[in-house]
Amino acid sequence: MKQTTVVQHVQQQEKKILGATGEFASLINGILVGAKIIALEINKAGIGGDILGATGTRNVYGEAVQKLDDLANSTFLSIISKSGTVCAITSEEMENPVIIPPEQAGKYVFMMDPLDGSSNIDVNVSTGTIFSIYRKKSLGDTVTDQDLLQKGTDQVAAGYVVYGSSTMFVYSSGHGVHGFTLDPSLGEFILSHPDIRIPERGNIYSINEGNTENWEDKQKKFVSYLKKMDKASGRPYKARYVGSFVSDFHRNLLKGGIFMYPSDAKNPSGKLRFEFEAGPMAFIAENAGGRASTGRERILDIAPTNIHQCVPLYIGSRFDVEAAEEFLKN
Ligand code: P6P
Repeated sequence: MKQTTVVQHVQQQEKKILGATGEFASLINGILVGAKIIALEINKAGIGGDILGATGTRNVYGEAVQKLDDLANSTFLSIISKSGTVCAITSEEMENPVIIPPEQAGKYVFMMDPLDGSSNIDVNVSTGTIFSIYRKKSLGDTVTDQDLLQKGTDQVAAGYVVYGSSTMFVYSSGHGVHGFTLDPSLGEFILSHPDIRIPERGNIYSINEGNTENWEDKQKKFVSYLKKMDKASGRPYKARYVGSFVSDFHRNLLKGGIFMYPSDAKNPSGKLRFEFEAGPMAFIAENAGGRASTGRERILDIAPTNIHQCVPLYIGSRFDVEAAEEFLKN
């Protein structure tokens, strides 16, 4: 059976990306190398080495930074910054962007959540890496907000790695969504899920119901609606919440369903980050035929005002996200 690697697939896709010069394939290859290193670290985290647990520091969101967060961030930073493909890197784990010196810079802007759901590492629950790629927009060598705060629709590509029962790489460059599974014996990600399409409607809802008391009434009403018995509309939906966005998103992408992290009294702007979580996954969701909104606005129409901006998030099967929007409208 002919096996297709990610780089072969990207090279085929590059023919459809205007102005692609091979830099994009090099950038993707750098992400794959980082992903393989992190997968190895995660798989042996419990054996020797001092890689589990927290660093004792907090990130810009006030969240406890896990040792593997730091390792993932530094690993991707080291590889991508030297790839000659990017002019700037922003990360959920770094307060400020890293600007690449012009003589070593390329035409892309790279944004990442290096290890999403890392609090799950110590209990062996799957986690992931999320990334987003934009083109540098401003003229000249200087990197400006015009490059760092771009509208979601300006993404050139986005994707994620899920470190689960197998390690998978899923990406879109605007021409479908494609999944690759790491063959550890080869050390290559092999095409396993070509042209993923999210079911138009699912029967799974993912939300942290521990926050119910903080939700607005319309949100409470929507979740109650999903739980009501109504065979004709496939209700009640099943509740599935891993606590790692990448895992919840990946399951819903393949099986259908909706993931919600609404704004609430505790997080008025929601918890998920536009540049590192909501924006890239919205790009994936829409390219797979799904939908992603704040409940009131299309995620991809947002241009962030700062690199750490959070947004409320409803993402997944088109029908289910539209149903949520209806409840939030009335
Ligand atoms: P809560 C992990 O920190 C994360 O950003 C997502 O991966 C996950 O969906 C969410 O936060 C979990 O947040 O408040 O339910 O623990």
